[in-house]
Amino acid sequence: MATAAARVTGVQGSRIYDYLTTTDHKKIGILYTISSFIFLAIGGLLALGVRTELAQPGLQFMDESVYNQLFTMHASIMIFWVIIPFLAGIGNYIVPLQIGAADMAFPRINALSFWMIPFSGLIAASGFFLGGAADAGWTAYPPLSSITYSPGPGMNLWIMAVVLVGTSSILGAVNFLVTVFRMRAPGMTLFRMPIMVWTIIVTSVLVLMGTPVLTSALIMLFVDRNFGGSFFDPTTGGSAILWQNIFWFYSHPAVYIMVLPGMGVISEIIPVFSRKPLFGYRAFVFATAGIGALGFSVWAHHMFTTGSVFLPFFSVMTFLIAVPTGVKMFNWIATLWRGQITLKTPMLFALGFLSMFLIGGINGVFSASVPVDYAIHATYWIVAHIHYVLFGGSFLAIMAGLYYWFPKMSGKMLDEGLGKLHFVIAMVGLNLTFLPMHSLGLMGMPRRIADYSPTAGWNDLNLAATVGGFLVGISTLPLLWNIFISLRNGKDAGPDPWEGNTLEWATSSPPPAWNFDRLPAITSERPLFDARHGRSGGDHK
Ligand code: HAS
Ligand code: CU
Repeated sequence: MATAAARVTGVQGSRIYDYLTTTDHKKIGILYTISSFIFLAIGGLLALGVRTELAQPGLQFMDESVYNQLFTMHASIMIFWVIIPFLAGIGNYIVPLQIGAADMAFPRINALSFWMIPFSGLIAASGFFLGGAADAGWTAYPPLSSITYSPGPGMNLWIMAVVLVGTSSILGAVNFLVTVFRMRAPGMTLFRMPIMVWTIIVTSVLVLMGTPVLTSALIMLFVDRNFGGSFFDPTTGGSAILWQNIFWFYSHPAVYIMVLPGMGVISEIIPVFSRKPLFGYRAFVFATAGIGALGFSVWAHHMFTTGSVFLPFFSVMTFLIAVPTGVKMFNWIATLWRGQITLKTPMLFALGFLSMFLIGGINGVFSASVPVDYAIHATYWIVAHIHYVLFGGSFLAIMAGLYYWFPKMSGKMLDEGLGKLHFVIAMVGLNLTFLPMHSLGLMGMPRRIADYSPTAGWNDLNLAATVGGFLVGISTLPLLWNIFISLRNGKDAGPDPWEGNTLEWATSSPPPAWNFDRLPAITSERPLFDARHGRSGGDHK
């Protein structure tokens, strides 16, 4: 007879209850992944809404105010609820394993960090049902974001949601730093840590230094909107430029928050699928730290045309960032050089990152030149730049990581054919969508417009971009199907399907709750390679 107590245990024993209450970094990592996929679907649909409206001139499907909400929420969701949490989720799953730890330093705070994400995302998105979501762009410049021009509740909800998601990042950053500095396995010196771990460290420092600044700006904006403050209102003694300075002081470093862990992911994958150690490990670490440091001195390249910033300084500092990034590019290429390359899906996505991020990085350097920026600021050129770095960069790296670590997370292999199909459609779609935007930008098409003149000469390129956008949407279907069938009938992965280098491959797939039964000796940054070849590593390079 089922008593109430037994029923409770029944619920408590269930898989869902287990995930809802877990403090295991691996399950939390999986929760991050699921949440990111759900927000990806929402953000992606919003993008298709934007592209559908722009497919041809004339307003067909919505009015300008709805359009403003769509592009604002598309960017906000992709940045704050997809890319940043997706990378944090991969970090959550992988970092403790890669340093040979049993969990994160603060497992309960870790769970809290995660749960703030779906709830804050829902708060921001709820604006759609409460009279209109935020509509001032993801950059929320006053006066667009002021109570005068954005009177609905959407903007307030957005501010609260971004404060929450930022707090989640800050808690996560503290957690990562304490975990990495206090919980490494014996023998794992700092310069034997996988590059992925290094990129998470630098990212966490950027979060700790940048995100609280964003939080203060958001609170000031909230006070302006709701309690008659005048931080950003020049008519009452405030300054709208002040917002831009504070916002970009966070949001420029934030672009490296969104790409450094991605660089970490592909730095794990490229050596494994080239059968060579990463070329220039130490140079890579210093380049990562260098990008992080320089990242705080370039924010005003977003404000060249305001006329209120010191142009030469910010331009030169921005150019300088290409140097450490170039070091990394050459490290990756030198790693590939004469390697035994196998083109499995994770490697394909890593190579996709290399080529697409190169385009996105170099067109960023164009924007760093002040006279050029005067011509292309706030045009589709910038939209091309951000998508080559964020989609071609961060997102392809996330996909590479997903294909690489899925066998570890689930114990099952993904299907290679479907993976390659996903890759090909995504690459075609991505380039068809964003390559034409360079030309549109140069032809002067401004970003954030719902309509354009039929005689401007922008029709064909816009149509191409819209077709590309739908292709990108379609490309995720083979991925979802792949995950679905592989979880059911996938081939068993075994502990180390790729012949990996790092510690996560030294334990079963998926790992037990405590992660490791025993660890191999750690005498280099490639303990598994050493164990496989009966070699005692020794630090080199
Ligand atoms: Fe950016 C705007 C400049 C990297 C994301 N960026 C944005 C925005 C986003 C974003 C989201 O200076 C728009 C924000 C908004 O909504 O308004 N960005 C750069 C530069 C780099 C860069 C110089 N951005 C990123 C990354 C992002 C990201 C990474 C996210 C993941 N970006 C700008 C500027 C603006 C901007 C302006 C404002 C424009 C405006 O008007 O609003 C660098 O970190 C890129 C370095 C990487 C490379 C590629 C590999 C390096 C090699 C070394 C040799 C290359 C050299 C350069 C020496 C350069 C191979 C040669 C130069 C030639 C011209 C050939
Ligand atoms: Cu920037």
